[in-house]
Amino acid sequence: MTDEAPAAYVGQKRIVSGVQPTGDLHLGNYLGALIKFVRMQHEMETFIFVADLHALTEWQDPAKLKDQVREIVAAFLAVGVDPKIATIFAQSSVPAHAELAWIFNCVARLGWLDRMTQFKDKAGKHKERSSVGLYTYPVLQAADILAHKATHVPVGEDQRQHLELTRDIAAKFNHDFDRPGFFPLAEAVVQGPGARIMSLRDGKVKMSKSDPSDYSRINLTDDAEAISQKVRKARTDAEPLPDNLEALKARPEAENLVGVYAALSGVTAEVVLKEFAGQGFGAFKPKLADLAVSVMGPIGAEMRRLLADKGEIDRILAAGGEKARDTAAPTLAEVKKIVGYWAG
Ligand code: AQP
Repeated sequence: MTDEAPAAYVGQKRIVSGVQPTGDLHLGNYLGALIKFVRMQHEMETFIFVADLHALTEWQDPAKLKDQVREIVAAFLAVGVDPKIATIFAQSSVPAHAELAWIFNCVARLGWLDRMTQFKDKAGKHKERSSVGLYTYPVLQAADILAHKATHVPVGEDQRQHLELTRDIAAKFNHDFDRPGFFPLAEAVVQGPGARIMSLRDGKVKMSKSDPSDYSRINLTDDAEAISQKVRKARTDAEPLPDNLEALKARPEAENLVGVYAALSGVTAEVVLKEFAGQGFGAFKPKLADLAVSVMGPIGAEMRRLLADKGEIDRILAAGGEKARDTAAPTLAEVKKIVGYWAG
């Protein structure tokens, strides 16, 4: 890993992505998002933020929120995001995100938001009791991305629809105000076997921070014993592993564990099946547990070490906030002029 920023960013490519400080990060967050930040920070200018504005869409204890932000930063650092190359900041320290979100609220159409499946999943049956913020969450997400004119957004599969909305908002703004190409149409970087990691208890629902069962996920802070135990107890079936992906389609739990193994070892699911075809979970799970412990164990240990010195994390956030404010400022100033604000 180099200490210097990449000399030139190919074609002004820029990454923006965020993670909410709403609980322990897990294997899904790691494989769907964090691991991509680490790889891509060497390829493009990188802005990674802790989404404390988004976190407020559901109740957060004000006395704990700052520490929750620090924990996410510790996770970024522990997996290998390098603050000397990547800009790490708290969303609330860059007011341009919220200011731009208001303008985008006036660009986005109700019909577009009505189609967002994450709102439907999170609001559940009690839509009328959800915050308005939860409904407009993807509009703020568009502002996060476009305030920095990002071209690439590394995220898990669950965010693909929100990224499409960001592109729609960018295109409509460019069209309505007759400024072709003003906002880039950012690309979601989703691909890879870790794009959608499922719960260890139910292969049909995604691994999630908010799942009430801790056995449904491997947390980045879990120690070796907890990781092994969760893999051992993961729901599976009695069949041996097949030699082709098609045969896994009707076995979501088995498909998920094969995908986790592939993502953690950096190979394809086909390669994993080649190695384990014909073997049952009695043989596969101990191998998966060893692999998960070897990759995830050191991350938790490093997070604990980093969190012992909050000062360093706070310094990183202060420097990152300043840089992110500077990057967003010219875009927001231009947007205010474009829309004809009095203060533009
Ligand atoms: N299961 C997953 N598989 C792959 N990627 C995932 N991500 C989340 N879950 C999975 C990706 O992690 C990044 C950060 O997510 P977030 O914190 O912004 O919120 P989220 O998508 O709502 O994640 P959670 O953990 O599932 O939280 P809750 O329980 O609050 O819904 C994103 O890039 C996301 O795609």
